[in-house]
Amino acid sequence: MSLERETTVWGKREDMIVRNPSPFNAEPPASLLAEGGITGVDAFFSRNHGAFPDIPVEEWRLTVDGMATKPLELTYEELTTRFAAHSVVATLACAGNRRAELLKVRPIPGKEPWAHGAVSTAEWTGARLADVLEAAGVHHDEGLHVAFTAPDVAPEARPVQSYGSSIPLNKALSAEVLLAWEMNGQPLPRAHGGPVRVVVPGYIGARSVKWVTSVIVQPFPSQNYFQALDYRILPPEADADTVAPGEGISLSSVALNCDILAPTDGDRVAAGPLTIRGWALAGDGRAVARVDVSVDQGRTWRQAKLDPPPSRWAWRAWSLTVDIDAGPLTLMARAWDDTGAIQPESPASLWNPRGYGNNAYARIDLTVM
Ligand SMILES: Nc1nc2c(c(=O)[nH]1)N[C@H]1C(S)=C(S)[C@@H](COP(=O)(O)O)O[C@H]1N2
Ligand SMILES: [Mo]
Repeated sequence: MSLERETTVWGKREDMIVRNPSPFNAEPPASLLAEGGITGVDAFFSRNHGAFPDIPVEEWRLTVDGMATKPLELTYEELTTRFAAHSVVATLACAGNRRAELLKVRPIPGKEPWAHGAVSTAEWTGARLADVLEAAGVHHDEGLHVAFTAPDVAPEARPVQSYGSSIPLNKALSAEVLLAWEMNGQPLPRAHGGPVRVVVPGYIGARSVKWVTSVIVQPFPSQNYFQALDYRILPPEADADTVAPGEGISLSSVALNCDILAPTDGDRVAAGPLTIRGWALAGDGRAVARVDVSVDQGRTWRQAKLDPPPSRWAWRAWSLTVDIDAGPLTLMARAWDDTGAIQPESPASLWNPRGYGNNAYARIDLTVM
């Protein structure tokens, strides 16, 4: 089967960059995201650790149990009619987005070399996880976790197992966390976790479990490979193949980040006025306060124009028009959040054995004709 056929099979545009046809992993070229706002389903990145389960809506069930006084088993019909539907515009950012820049520091074997596109924004509609937990008799209790399981089997996991993860109960009870059955007003496509997925705005994409079939309230984080061993920032000297479960920093809330989407790496542009566009996103519950752009290797910076964010859980588009002369040109961008924090300058200090969490200043090299 050709790559082109694979990409169109899942309703994706043919110009998606396919990082792996099986399991399917694809990102849009940066230019497709440059308008900001909501990403079309056909351009939304797709990140998968196994083959897509095929669960007919009538057969899908969700169990909610563990530390719940009224455990539930819900059909799709029950989930979508018993609980009020809420919509949240939220950006999903894969922890591996911008890994390509870390690879230039030191190789990271066996991991997708995501460039600029493992991040996209959609309007998600579904039940609040908080409402479902309340119906199951789950009470707020500091220190508890909510684990999610799904049926897709990940061959890369050690041992081989189906996908899962968890979030703290505190976060699970926040109004923005959904059990979503719609994406951009359409039934949730199979490639994005249909019939139902978890959406955890503000957290790395890995916690938004697709094809979710169980929700378990427990006193410890999920022991699934993708929570206990993967999606962790290991110290640079660690050996990713032999670390013990729980080592390193578990990723949850995303870090302040930004990127340049247009123009993009290696583009040839005309001398004169050039409009630069990109996105910026702050960590869980924080806001982007400023984005600066430099065209002189970081010696001087100008403030970009910030569009209003589509929601407090979504990226902010920014733009700046500069005048440029012929020759090689490096564009840099950096975001500040409302606590006054700024991104780290260089990916060299961020390198980690699995290549997660690159939030260094954005940097693009171009040729001006
Ligand atoms: N069941 C399941 N859920 C999953 C994954 C997966 O492989 N299996 N990948 C996770 C990762 S790493 C990311 S970044 C997001 C990507 O969501 P998307 O494919 O809808 O863009 O889904 C998450 N949820
Ligand atoms: Mo991810």
